[in-house]
Amino acid sequence: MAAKTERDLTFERIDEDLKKGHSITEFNIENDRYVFFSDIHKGSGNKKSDAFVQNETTFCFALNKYFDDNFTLVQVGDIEECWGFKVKKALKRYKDTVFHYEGKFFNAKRYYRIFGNHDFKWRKPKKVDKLLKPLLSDKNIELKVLPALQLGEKIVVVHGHQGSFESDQFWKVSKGFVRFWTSIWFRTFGRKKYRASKNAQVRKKRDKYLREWAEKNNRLLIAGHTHGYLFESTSKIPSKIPDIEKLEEKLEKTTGKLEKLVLEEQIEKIKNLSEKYKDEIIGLKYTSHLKNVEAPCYFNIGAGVYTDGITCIEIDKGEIRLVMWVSSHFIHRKVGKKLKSLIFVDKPQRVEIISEDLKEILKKI
Ligand SMILES: [Mn+2]
Repeated sequence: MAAKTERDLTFERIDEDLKKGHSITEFNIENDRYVFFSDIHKGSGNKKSDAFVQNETTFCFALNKYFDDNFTLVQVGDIEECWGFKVKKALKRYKDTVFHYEGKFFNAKRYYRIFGNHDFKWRKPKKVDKLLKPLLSDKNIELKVLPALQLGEKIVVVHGHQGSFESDQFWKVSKGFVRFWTSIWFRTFGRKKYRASKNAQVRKKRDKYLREWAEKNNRLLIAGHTHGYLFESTSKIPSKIPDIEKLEEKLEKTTGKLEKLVLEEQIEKIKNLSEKYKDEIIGLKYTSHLKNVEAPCYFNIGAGVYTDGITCIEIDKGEIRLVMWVSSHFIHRKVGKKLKSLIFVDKPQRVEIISEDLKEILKKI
């Protein structure tokens, strides 16, 4: 018998996980609101080695907003970083911030969690009860961290590492290996280069197999793991890019120095985001291996470790969206002869990158 390929293993593992997972049979596409976050990688809080820490406030802000707006939270794996650090460090560091907001969803019974390859230990109920659950609630509510989640008949959610040679097959070896090398790497280069080192080929291969699984099984698959957000669109045009031309018109009419600087910065930011759409979001890079873009069936959430924010997917009363929460930050500019720090965004901004009719998409699958 021929050896199993990575594609075979990916298909097998997703099928297995789906059987062991949970199904939300009462899912109501017209009324329900769900938000999906993945690959938050909460670490020790150390600025050099924790890839998430710069987005802590943004994440809390976003969670609070989604809670108030009656969303159900789904965390799709690699929420804590258990390879690079001991998990207790992350639990302690984010106990009063992120876990506080997660707990609000959990106590309201609007909370689901899926495990990934970096927080694989949550597959064990004993560890969940002992370490994770007490951070979310003191009430007697069961917390089960799932291998997969299904919404209604057609929507399937998994972390996305299933069957991957690097992340699933040899995880015991790779865990020690990663902890050793990340510690050396962090000390030498800091976290930025580590993040950038996510191999594009590996990412592309993951996207390909996950998409093929979805296509073969006639499902809409939502995953994370690759750290590269991907939204398969029928239109291939983002629906709501902020209008640069209008901002430029406004800039021409503005006379105030400070207002000008803020507008310039805003335009630059949007231009950069547009570049991102071109390469990653609209999927131009990925279309080559997509046989049928008429039926979008694979959506990747992205991650919480970007330097400038966090991406997520919303399923909101019949719409599916890719959203980026842009972190607040300072800009430094010369005003006259002095270098001044100006606050550009004083609170995290929700940027809706693309939104489509979910029912129309599901009809085609
Ligand atoms: Mn992962």
